[in-house]
Amino acid sequence: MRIFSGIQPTGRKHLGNYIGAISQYVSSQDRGEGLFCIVDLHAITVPYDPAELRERLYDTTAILLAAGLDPARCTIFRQSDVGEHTELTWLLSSVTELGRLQRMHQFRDKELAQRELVSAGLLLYPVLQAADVLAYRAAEVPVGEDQREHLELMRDVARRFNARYGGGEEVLVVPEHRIPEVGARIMDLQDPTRKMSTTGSGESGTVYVLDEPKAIEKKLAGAVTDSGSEVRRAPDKPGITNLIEILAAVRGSEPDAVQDEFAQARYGEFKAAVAAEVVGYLAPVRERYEELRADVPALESILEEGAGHARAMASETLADVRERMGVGAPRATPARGTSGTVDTVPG
Ligand code: AQP
Repeated sequence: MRIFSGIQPTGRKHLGNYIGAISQYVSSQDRGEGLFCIVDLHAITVPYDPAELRERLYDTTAILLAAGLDPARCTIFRQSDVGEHTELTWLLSSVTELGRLQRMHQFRDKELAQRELVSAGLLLYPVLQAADVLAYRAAEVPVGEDQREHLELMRDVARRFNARYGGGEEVLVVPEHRIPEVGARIMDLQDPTRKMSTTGSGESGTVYVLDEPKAIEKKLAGAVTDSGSEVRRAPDKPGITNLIEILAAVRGSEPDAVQDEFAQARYGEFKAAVAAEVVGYLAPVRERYEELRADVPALESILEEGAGHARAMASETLADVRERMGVGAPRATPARGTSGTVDTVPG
């Protein structure tokens, strides 16, 4: 089974990214053929610093490797190295409903937050995402809860393409999302009604994968809790509910088990326990990261090799899509027949 996911090259990946997505990438290596793409073309849809982009891309690559992605068991590559993604975006934009793009939550949130230009790229972001996945005919996409809407859109795009151009065949695979049962939406420590986010959260509300233990302890000690004193999940206790979920995800256990274990604990004790486990969870990643990040030529060579592998797969899909859409020369090579008419040679 082919498994694909993309991640933005914001060097400072947070605990939500780690639990919701990266840890799933790592475990998926045992279940199928994983392709993991660092999406620099998505990153340019909001204001950014060009000089920083490449550095942050190396940061993210090193985090993925430090987390346990193994280039011998999966493909790790940079989106912009595989030109097929952008061409497929354009082709798929013709089977994507404009109104749907305008109603996407992420577009509306980012549009509102934009002080300068709201780019057309921001609107087309989910189409590029659809192209990323559909180019590999991936069956499964591990993501956090916030990507559910984008996954639904890409499924519709694939279905519409197949209905319009497939002639009864599933030319593009309609992918399934894989959203973890625990930790699909880690919340901001300072405002647990909002998701922990790279752009929307402040420093004290966000635990970063590369945070030092002291910083993690401080952030968790300062996490907003709720009225009452019971360690229990409830709609009116979003702060404690979030911490229970974090601890369960980090341990690979169930929120109910965490709740039972800490039923008699005070908030302070519970927060200290969560901090200790998060520190232990992230420490090995931070330690491996330092060494990996220092060797840029090695990172480049992993990305280059990954891109070569990815390109071979994506170019096959793109050739099929072009053929079905009647774009470009026919797939079979045109040749002159003896009668002087143009025949086609089976390709
Ligand atoms: N809070 C979260 N809890 C669980 N999973 C999350 N993800 C993001 N936030 C949470 C998942 O992380 C993967 C990679 O995300 P991304 O870095 O490519 O960008 P994003 O989804 O837009 O989330 P960010 O990092 O917080 O950035 P902004 O601020 O731009 O929204 C995805 O699978 C995502 O679901």
